[in-house]
Amino acid sequence: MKDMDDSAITRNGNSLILAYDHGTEHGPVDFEPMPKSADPRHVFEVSQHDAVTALALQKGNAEYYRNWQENTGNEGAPLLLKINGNSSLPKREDYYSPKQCSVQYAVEELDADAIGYTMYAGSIHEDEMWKDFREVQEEARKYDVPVVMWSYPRGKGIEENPDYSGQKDPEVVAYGARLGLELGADMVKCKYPGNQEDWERLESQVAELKTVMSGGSKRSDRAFLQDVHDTIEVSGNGLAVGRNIFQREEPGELLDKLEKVIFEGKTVDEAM
Ligand code: FBP
Repeated sequence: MKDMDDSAITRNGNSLILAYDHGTEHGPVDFEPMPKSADPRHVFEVSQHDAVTALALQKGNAEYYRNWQENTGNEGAPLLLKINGNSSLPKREDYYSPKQCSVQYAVEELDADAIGYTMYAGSIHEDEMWKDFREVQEEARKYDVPVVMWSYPRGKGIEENPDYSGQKDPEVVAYGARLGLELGADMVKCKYPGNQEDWERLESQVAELKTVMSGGSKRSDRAFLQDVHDTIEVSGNGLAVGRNIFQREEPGELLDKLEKVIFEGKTVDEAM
């Protein structure tokens, strides 16, 4: 595990990753509530907020981002190259997320500061994903870039296992976090299991591995901040968020509040 406190994608040991891979994962439906968010340049602009410690992009948008930076002279946030992804278009037998980019291309051609990889443990394709991740993790070590695992256990294996109640089962979420530690990630991104106690359970499984909460669909500022705060209070290290930011008319307002909670140790009331 790398020492992430010195990393380009953390600040005071914590992270706010602005995720913008939704055009791959979900398609245009995620941009419909805020049509300007379909234009990557809008989100590139948003990523310049001080609170954002990394911008997560698929390869095509990462190339666009680097051109945008060069053409506008804007600095933007450090680049987290999301190395695998899949669309919601086909009806699949089970979850699998193929690599769309090599670590070599991400680092040598795009100067990525970090690598992101989605792991669907529990899918019938789990073995294949573990092999893919092994290559990604070992290549990332050669280039000395950190790896963030989007750890989303889901699929038939979990649905059909009577020991678990589904992908939101706190035990499943904690297991997913633990896999980040076992398989060599430097930060793990997990779905919020619904309450602070279950996030604490997750933290008990990962030693010093950095954890970030996954944003989810758009909610009120207060409800969202409360979950983020509750994870930070029990050793969480921040957030990876997409829709709750780019589906807002004024994303900077929520980013101001998140900055207070994630990096300045403020309560939700203070941040509001
Ligand atoms: P959100 O904050 O919008 O949930 O984004 C986080 C994220 O992990 C994205 O990186 C990804 O596109 C999406 O959620 C995947 O969500 P799911 O697979 O649960 O539909």
